Amino acid sequence: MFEVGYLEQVREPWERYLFAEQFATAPSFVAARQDQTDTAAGRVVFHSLDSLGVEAKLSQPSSGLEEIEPAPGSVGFIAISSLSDIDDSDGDGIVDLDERVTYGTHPGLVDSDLDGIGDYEELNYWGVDWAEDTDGDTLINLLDLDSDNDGFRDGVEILHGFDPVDVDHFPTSPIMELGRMTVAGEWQPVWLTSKYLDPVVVAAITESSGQISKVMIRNSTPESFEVRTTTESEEEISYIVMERSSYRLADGTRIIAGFTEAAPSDDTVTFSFDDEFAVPPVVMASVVSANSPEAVSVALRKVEKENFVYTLLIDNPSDTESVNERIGFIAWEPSSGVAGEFSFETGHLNHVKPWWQEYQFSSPLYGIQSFVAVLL
Ligand SMILES: [Ca+2]
Ligand SMILES: [Ca+2]
Ligand SMILES: [Ca+2]
Ligand SMILES: [Ca+2]
Repeated sequence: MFEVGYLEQVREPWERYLFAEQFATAPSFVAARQDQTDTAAGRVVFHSLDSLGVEAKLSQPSSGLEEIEPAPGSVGFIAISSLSDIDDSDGDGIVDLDERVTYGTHPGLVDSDLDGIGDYEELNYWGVDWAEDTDGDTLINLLDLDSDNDGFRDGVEILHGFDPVDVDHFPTSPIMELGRMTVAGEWQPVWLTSKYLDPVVVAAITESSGQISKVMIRNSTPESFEVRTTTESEEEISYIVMERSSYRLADGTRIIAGFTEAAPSDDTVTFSFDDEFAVPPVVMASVVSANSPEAVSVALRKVEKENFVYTLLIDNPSDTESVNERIGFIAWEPSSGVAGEFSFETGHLNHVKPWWQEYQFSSPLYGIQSFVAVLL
């Protein structure tokens, strides 16, 4: 495979340029400035070539020459790699040549269409139908992350027992579980009881000891996550785990479970929903990565039909402020009722003051297992 093109506006500091498409391995790469003047300054040098891209910069003027500010350069390049009929660059069991020539999958990606099942497993699953285009969107099933275009990724449908090529067969209530537990300052594992491809975890303190404490989550995997609070005091938390997806209940209520990413040093961040909600949803968001040693939490600034705005708060601002964190969120239109095996209510508690007040649920929920709230 090959790419021929230009690196535009190459300047003095090193900058990384990405190939249009990832190669299976680092390609052979030849490049030359296409607008070279006759000064030594302004030659382009390269390093850190890999399958994704290369770093380039203008060379320093050599000593003895008059210092001239080199003009940004336009660099032509040819990047090319041979496809091996022996090597399997991504180790998925299909050799590079077959991936490109026979199947059209990516020789450097185990799951080319990012639907949650690897190319090799998909070929086994589809059998002779791998090249079918069930929903007629020009993407064959092997390369279509939602082969029936019902809004659910093939991997989610197959894992949870739905037919990925039946547009009328999909989850009609969120794939989720929930719980309440007591946690303190030590990390505690929570094992999930259902299977997940990409679970979104949100958690909040629901029975406060009175201490100012926050919930931290890390090591979130399809099987488990770890949780603790930022103080030694025992706090009761509620958590909800939901398969990353967009859902619509029988009464039309929409729910989205997803991820976003940000660093505490970022200003406010806006996350836009793929499709607008009918009314502003209730949003619950939790940092699920703990990449910074400091406690990082989400503060929602504004929730609207098309997006929500948030910032990350860090306990002790330091040089770890710029470390990116992964944020899980659940956005759920205000509603109440039954979803699958769960009864629920989502809504707003208005005018919450610094003293205890009682709020009533609109209908009794028998055996409340989980209550997650956030200040808006
Ligand atoms: Ca392969
Ligand atoms: Ca796939
Ligand atoms: Ca298709
Ligand atoms: Ca689907």
